[in-house]
Amino acid sequence: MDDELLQQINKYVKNHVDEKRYVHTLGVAYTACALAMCHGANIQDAKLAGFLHDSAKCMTTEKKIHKCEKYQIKITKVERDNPFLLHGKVGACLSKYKFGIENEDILNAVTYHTTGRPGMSMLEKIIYIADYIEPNRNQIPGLDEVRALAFKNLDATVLKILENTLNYLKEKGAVIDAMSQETYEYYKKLMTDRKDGII
Ligand code: DGI
Ligand code: FE
Ligand code: FE
Repeated sequence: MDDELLQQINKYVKNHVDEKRYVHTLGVAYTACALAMCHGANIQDAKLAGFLHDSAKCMTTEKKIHKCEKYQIKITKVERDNPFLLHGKVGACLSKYKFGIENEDILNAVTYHTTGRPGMSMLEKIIYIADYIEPNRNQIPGLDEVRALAFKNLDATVLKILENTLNYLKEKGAVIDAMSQETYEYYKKLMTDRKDGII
């Protein structure tokens, strides 16, 4: 692992997000490492992706949109109306163009950490889950059960988090991104098919 690169990323994140977000970032990086140890994923990739996942979180909307245009990243209607949803895609741009990260798995883990996506890799699932369960997250009902499940079954955990998030968004009357909905349907079917012995 290139320690210098990690230090460079750490410094950037520390200087570009607020204190609470920085503490969250450290929590995600460490939790992602623990999940990687538990499930047999690459620990260094988990640490890097954890450090990078919210690197664009505190950018202004204008700057996020500017970065997407600069790097020819498509912005959907839902993203334009809810620009915070872009921080994963923009974080992946920073990872690639600012820090020279070429590992597509890390870039995808950063890109999809908010909505998830159907058929996530182990690293993508680990970052998606670590973001939700890291120790500094405010207490959400049922969080302890999700934390325990995360060290047993990644797919079941992804589904549980999606269920909780979609219910929360519906209660709030927030717009649900097509990617969040598709991810939910994918993992719902995956778990049902497994239970029924189809796969
Ligand atoms: O950046 P973080 O706060 O660490 O975590 P995140 O990137 O997962 O963002 C969390 C928020 O994103 C949470 O309040 C739920 C929201 N979210 C996730 N999927 C969708 C969504 N919000 C909308 N409007 N639509 C979605 O599909
Ligand atoms: Fe995020
Ligand atoms: Fe996060």
